[in-house]
Amino acid sequence: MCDALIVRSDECLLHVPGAEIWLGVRTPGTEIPERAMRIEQALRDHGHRVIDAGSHDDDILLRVHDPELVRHLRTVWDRWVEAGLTADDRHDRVVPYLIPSAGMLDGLPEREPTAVHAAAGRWCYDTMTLVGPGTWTAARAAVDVTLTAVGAVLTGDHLAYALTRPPGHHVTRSAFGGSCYLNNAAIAAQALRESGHERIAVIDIDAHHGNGTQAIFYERDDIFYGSLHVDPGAGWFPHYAGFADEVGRDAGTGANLNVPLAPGSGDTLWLAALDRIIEGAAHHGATALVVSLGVDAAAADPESPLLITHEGYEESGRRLAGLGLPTVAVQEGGYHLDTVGELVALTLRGLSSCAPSSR
Ligand code: SP5
Ligand code: ZN
Repeated sequence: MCDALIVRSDECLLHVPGAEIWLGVRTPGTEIPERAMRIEQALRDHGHRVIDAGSHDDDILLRVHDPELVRHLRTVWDRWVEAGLTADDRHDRVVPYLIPSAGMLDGLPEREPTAVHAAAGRWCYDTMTLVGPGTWTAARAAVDVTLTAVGAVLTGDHLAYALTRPPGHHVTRSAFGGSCYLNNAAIAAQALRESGHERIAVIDIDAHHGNGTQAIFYERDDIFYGSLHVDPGAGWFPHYAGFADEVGRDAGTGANLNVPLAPGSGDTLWLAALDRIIEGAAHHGATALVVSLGVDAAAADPESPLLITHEGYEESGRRLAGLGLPTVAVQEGGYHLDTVGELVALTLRGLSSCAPSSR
């Protein structure tokens, strides 16, 4: 039995979303620091080795994301404060009011707006992903957590888990949203790719489609993306992506696999969908695996209707381990505080049952 190395950072707790603007109403944030605290406690209870992240430069980050998106996230909170907006305490977070759609611009260049309250929507695509004083520090720390986990796997660990918060799989090359700011899973895949693995598989078991990761690798054949998720066509986030006919483009054709699932699917259909994706990853010839490990498909989770059990999660880990690949698991969603830790721990227990040939 192999075990998992857990990588974490105190700085990941500094992002406090404050709120989500949901259909015009200010509602409590769901992607809160306590999630990470609960997960870490469960993993310590399960006896895993836990280490702090080391620091890494921006090289990989800037090859995955538009440097202007990174600059925006690094500076927008300070600009918001300097503009005097926080003098009104109702403006305690950066939130878009104007998002430049393709239809609005109709071919005009996407200029950087002068006013920070307009710039708030230039790189963000929803009203649910607010920026506060600790957001950049936490999101950048999650990148360090991710790259530390990648480093461990490159130096002989079979399985490393990055306790990333905020999560990342909804972030495209140049737009953030879905409670995500920087795409940790894409950064893990790119880092593995640049360290000698010719072909990488990203398998995304979060309840939602990882539209950002898909978009980043959509035209590449060296990084396979496979996801099972609640059907966006049944009315679920991210609504515009995650359909089965999205198979990749140009050189990437065939290296993207979406298996949308009906609300209420449950373990049997979910695991059968996972088997299809595992088969796709094996067929692709990947030599390393990134798991976007969201546990928000769980029965008790308030953000999805997929009804997956604790046993389902452990079994998903076991089946993924069957690929026998060095694996970096990156935390994505999972919002039911009383079960999120145990769900992650059980998935890692399954993932730790590594194949005898793998090491
Ligand atoms: C990483 C991740 O799991 N992101 C999920 C983002 C999906 N958010 C969609 C929001 C749907 C409405 N939820 C209502 C919550 C009101 N506070
Ligand atoms: Zn999710």
